[in-house]
Amino acid sequence: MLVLGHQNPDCDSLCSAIALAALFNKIGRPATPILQGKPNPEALFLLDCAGFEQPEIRTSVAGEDIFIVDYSDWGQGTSDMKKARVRGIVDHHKLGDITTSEPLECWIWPVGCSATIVYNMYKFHEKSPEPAIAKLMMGAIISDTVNFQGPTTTELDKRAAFALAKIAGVDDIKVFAKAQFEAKSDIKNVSAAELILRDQKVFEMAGEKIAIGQLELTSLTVALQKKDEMLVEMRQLQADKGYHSTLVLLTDITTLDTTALIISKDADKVANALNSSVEGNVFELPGVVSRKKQIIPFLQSAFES
Ligand SMILES: [Mn+2]
Repeated sequence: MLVLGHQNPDCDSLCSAIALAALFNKIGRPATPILQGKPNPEALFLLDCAGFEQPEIRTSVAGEDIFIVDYSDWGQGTSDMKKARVRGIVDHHKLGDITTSEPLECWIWPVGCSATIVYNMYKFHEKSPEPAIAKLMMGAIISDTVNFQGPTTTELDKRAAFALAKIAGVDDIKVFAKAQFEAKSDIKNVSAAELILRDQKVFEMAGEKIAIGQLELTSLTVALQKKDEMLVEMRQLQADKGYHSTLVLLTDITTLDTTALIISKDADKVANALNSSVEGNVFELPGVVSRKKQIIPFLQSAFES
């Protein structure tokens, strides 16, 4: 069985796939983690910290048994995923559109991170993750919950992360989180084209496609210097893909505020849905850090009403 996260792999997609495959191997269900693409720099930092090799990148899963983590939409899988047998889902997003022809094992909880659910699957099976795996899972929880400051954070996430830190031998989660966040904030040498696609997800609302990327940074200074270059790339992507809107969220994880860049057929509609207003392809979202909880539901109701 192959275990895989979504496109544009982040920490959770990478670490939860590795951790879940390791659990399955412990309970006699042979499994291999794979990736749909190159992991982001923060995920690479975690791999390096834990001393893991990067799983194989595969963009085809036709004919395979698969278990997916951190999504439940066909659109975030490989283009041939409908030709695979989906055996299970671990996720913490809104329910997507995947259906199956056979019963499946589904673990979908409203928590801050898929790794929190995988940790509880270990407990369910009365197994403990190896220290290196525990470190990956802890890092995924720190990432998804923005070190427990994000609005999706639950008690279950905190409990899981602290238990995993203990297994991993990490004495101070805060120190670990700081190094991890610095790794993802280092964007000086990253091209605008690459930045706009980082952590990008495409959402379908009332037949329109809205692409939303997010950069979580300890400071917005360098990103704002690249603003004009990013807008050029976003305009190009928008034209190539026929999106209704292309957004890049620049989220300051120290102040927990977001500045959004937008190219859109109707930028006012998007900004107004989020209680903001656009000025020169930019709008401010104070107190917003979570795309899934503070952005998507509001866009969805504006587009689908
Ligand atoms: Mn996640």
